[in-house]
Formats: sequence, C-alpha cells, structure tokens
Amino acid sequence: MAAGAARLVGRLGLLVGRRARNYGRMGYSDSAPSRGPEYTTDLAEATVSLTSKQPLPVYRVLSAGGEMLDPSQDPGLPGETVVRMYEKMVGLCQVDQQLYKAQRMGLISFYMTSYGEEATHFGSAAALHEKDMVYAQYREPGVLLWRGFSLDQMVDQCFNNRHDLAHGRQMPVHYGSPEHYFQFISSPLATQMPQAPGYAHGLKQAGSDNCVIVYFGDGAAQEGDAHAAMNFAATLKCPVIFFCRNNGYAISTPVEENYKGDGLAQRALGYGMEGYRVDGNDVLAVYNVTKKARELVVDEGAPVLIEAMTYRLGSHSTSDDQTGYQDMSEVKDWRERYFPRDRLRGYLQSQGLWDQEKEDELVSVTNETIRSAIKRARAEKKPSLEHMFTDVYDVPPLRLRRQKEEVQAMVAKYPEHFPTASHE
Ligand SMILES: Cc1ncc(C[n+]2csc(CCOP(=O)(O)OP(=O)(O)O)c2C)c(N)n1
Repeated sequence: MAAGAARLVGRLGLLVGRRARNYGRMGYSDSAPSRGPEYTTDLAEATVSLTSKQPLPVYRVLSAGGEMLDPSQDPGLPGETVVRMYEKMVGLCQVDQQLYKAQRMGLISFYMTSYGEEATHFGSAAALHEKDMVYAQYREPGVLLWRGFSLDQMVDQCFNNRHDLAHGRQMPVHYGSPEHYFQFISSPLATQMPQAPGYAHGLKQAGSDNCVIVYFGDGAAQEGDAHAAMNFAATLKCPVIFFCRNNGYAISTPVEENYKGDGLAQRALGYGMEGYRVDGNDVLAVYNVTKKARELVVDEGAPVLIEAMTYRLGSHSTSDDQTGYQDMSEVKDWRERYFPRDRLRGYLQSQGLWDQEKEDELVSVTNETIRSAIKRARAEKKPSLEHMFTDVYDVPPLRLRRQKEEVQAMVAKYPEHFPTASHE
C-alpha cells in the first residue's frame, strides 16, 4: 500500500515536473524562455495578420496549352512514362463516360466521374513507390489504374459481380485492392484521414522505407477527423503525404462557403509541416511536387501537405445535378482551357510523342475494351450471400453466426423473393 502511494506521488511529481518544463518552453514561466518565442511589447509583432501574407502561388510546369514553361522544371521522365500517363488518363476519361451512361441506363446503382481531376491521380501515383500505401477518398481511381488495376476490374466493382474484390458489399466506385496497396474506400467523409497516419506510424515502427499517401477533398478537409489526422501525423512524425484535391466544391457547397482563409496549403504551417500548392491540372507539376514530398516524408520521417488546385467538371455523382448550383459557363471555360487530358496531349505532341493516328487508335481500342468489359460484367454472377458475413472477424462471433443462419433459413423458405440462381 505504502509502496503504491509512493509510486503515485512519484508519478505525480514527474507529471508536475513535465508540465513546468513545457510551460517554460512555451515562454510562460517567470524566467526567460530557454527555447521558444521571444517576448515583445509591440502588439503588431505578435499579430497574425490576414493582410500580411499574399495568397500562396500555384506551382506549375506546363502552360495551359502544354508548353514547358521553364526547362529547369522538366522532371525528365522517359517519353514512354509520359505516354503511359496519357494512355491511362484516356482510359479513365473513357471508362467514366461509359459507366456514367451505364448508371443512366439503370445498369448500375451509382457512379462518380473524375472529369477534370485526372492529373492529380496520375501525377501523384507516378511519383510514389508501388508499395506506398494509398488511402483514397473516392475520386482517385486513376491511382489504382496507374498501379495496374484494370478497366475490367473497375467495371466488375461497379457491377458488384463475383469478381468485385469487395464481394458486392460496397457501392460502385468504392474500390480497393490489397495487391495494389490501395485500401478500400469508406463512404463517410474523412474516415481514411486518421487511418493513414496510423498506418504510416506502423511503417515507421517497422523500419520500412515506404510511406503513405492520403487523398481527400476540400470538403473532407473541414471534418474534425482531418484535424486529428494532421495533428497526430505532425506530432508523431508519421511518414504520410496529405494530398488535398481542391476542386472548388463539396457537392453543392463552393469553397467560399466551405472555409475562410487561403485554402489548405497554408494550414500546413499551423500543424508544423511543409506544404505545397500545385496546379492539379498539370500532371508534370503534380509529379514534381509529389516526388519532392515523398523525399521529405521518407527522409525526414515527417508528414507533408499538398493542395492540388483543380476543378470538378462533372456533377458530384449520379445523384446530383451540377446545373442547379455551378456556373456552367465557368465549367465550359475550365473544360476548354485547362482539361488535363488536352494539356498533356499538347505537351506530348510538341515532343513528337503523340499524333492523331495514335489518338484514334487508343480511343477506339479503349472504348472497345470497356464495352466488352461491361457486357461481360453484366452477365457475371453476383457474389455469394456468404460474403455478407465474411472478412470482418477472423472467428465470427455467435450473434453473427446466428444472423447468418437466420438469413439462410429465410432465403430457403421464400425462394420466389430471394432468387439465388444469379449468385455465386
Ligand atoms: C461524414 C459525411 N458527411 C457528409 C457526407 C456526404 N458527402 C459525400 S461527398 C460530400 C462532399 C465532399 O466534398 P469534397 O471532400 O470536396 O470531395 P469532392 O466530392 O469534391 O471530390 C459530402 C458532403 C458523407 N459522405 N460523410
């Protein structure tokens, strides 16, 4: 008992000592602070002024037409890598068109396009290592495509057939692939944000050379979880890249109503991280910034924040109608002047790496691949009912086993209401 009390007093003493030291470090003790801010009697010096900092400029490499603006910023990628970026970008644009139509025809329940934001996917994915873990929001399927996830796999997931890696338990576009180091998408906004530093912390503990990237939108950035994620990552020095796609809207809420201040990049300072603002429609600029961020994250073992400025050209999802709140002349302007696909094509053409013949061939082969993928995916069986109960627990608890028996009995009793022939 006495020994326990002594331990407690000792612990309290330790805590009080720590507290006193921390206050001292912050400059709140009576003696002069050994480390930390200086005192001042000039209030202006101690003011964070809204007018003292200009908006952070946006880093770019290519002009809107695709010319290299400053040769010193050329990432020097092999031509075949840039061509691959373009081919994958075309694949994403085409699959977006066809799956959007498939939803309109009632073939799938839901869809979200990435129109206009493709460069954020391919520029960042190309700068990562293949085993860097990805935590995505939902509008980043190009990262998966870059890693080798096929258009067929995308279509299978959206049709929720037996080849869907989530076994039909997710909405369309909620991809995931362990093989491609891509965590499954979660619908509730910002779920992935605190998970990412957690995983990154684990990587660091294990002495891994890999890092984590977490994608999120300007809307998700306003969730409480975004703050928790960035603060944990900064204080625990987790090797994670926070990649914000600032596309101007969170469904119908424009950024002007979403936050005050100069966007997201400058928040990095508040968390004690490096931050960058990049033109999210310029694939080479996104590549350069992500490469630089990855070096910092891995070498310093600390997080970095990237804000990619882009624009959502389509509706938020098939459950939304952008014409109700977006200025369609602005959409047209972004489409005509800054479409990442056209911009990259302009660059490739200027380098003699692309021409109309290659374009026609690529579009026709890609469209055919997607058309036959849709035809095949429609005819495939649905996943087994069994999967409703798998993949959460290693050993399912009793209540889950009981629920499973109940469902099986119900399905067997009313086959006319629960047709299972179309299931695996
Ligand atoms: C916790 C939570 N609140 C609200 C929603 C509904 N919701 C889905 S997407 C979205 C907007 C997200 O905007 P942003 O993060 O900017 O991404 P974007 O869709 O623009 O790519 C909202 C509010 C949700 N999924 N989860």
